[in-house]
Amino acid sequence: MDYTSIKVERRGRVGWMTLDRPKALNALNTQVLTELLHASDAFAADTQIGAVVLTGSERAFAAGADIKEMQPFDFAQAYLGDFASGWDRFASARKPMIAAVAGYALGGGCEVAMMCDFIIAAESAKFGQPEITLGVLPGMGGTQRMARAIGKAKTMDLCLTGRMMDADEAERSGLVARVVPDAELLAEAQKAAETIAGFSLPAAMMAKEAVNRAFDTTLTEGLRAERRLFAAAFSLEDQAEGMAAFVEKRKPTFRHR
Ligand code: CO8
Repeated sequence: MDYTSIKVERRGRVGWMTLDRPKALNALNTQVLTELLHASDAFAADTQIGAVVLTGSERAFAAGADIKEMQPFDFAQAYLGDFASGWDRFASARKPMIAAVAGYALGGGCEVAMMCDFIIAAESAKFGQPEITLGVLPGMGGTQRMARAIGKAKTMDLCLTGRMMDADEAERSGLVARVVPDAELLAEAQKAAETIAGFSLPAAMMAKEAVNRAFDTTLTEGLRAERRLFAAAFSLEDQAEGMAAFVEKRKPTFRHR
């Protein structure tokens, strides 16, 4: 595919997707979604890739869904178009995915960052769900993922006032995993992704699956799921290698990387 709205690269075992619509502050339109799905599918199928990073520019991760594309919609187009299901597919990627966020992550931009497994934020990052200012509400999972990530109080605050949250507040509230100086954002994301990609891929994918269960089931069911996955990990050669390496005081060489 010839990408026009994102850049796609492989840096070692890490797949990079960089949103690239600078004139529109990386607003997410249908073309961006199509390209992200294509790149994400390619990384999923690529056995050399162990983790993925999604990023934007220094000024904007993404300033939302493309308002100019949505403006003419009527109810039938919005409902029948079912754009959200494409984003659901993007969010269901099985390999670990990190969002590296600098600048604006607003509306759909914040929602896409939250689809990733964790967010590393630059000090300049600004998060928000300003859809209320446009006479609508979040439509790509923002009300649900944010409420689960940081609770009702701040989610209501952001969704109802439309205000932005800076990187410090986002870290304090648990929306982002780490905050780093802007100049270090991409290197930090690459380092974190390389670390993950150096482990057993099935073990990392099972850990991701288990953590995600916490968001859609009861504690009892989640614990059951974790135990089943934990037991299943003992069928991996990588478990034998990882534990043998620890006992023999050497570095493990995981086969399924
Ligand atoms: N969509 C389209 N174009 C955008 C968007 C956007 N979300 N954000 C910025 N742009 C464009 C501007 O129109 C402008 O273009 P032009 O130069 O042609 O006028 C260019 O980017 C630069 O923007 P500004 O001049 O506004 O830059 P500022 O630095 O003055 O302001 C802001 C930056 C504060 C980020 C401002 O651009 C802004 O408020 N943007 C909109 C933020 C917003 O409301 N986002 C939510 C959008 S709605 C949404 O995301 C719903 C998600 C659910 C979709 C469900 C479908 C599945």
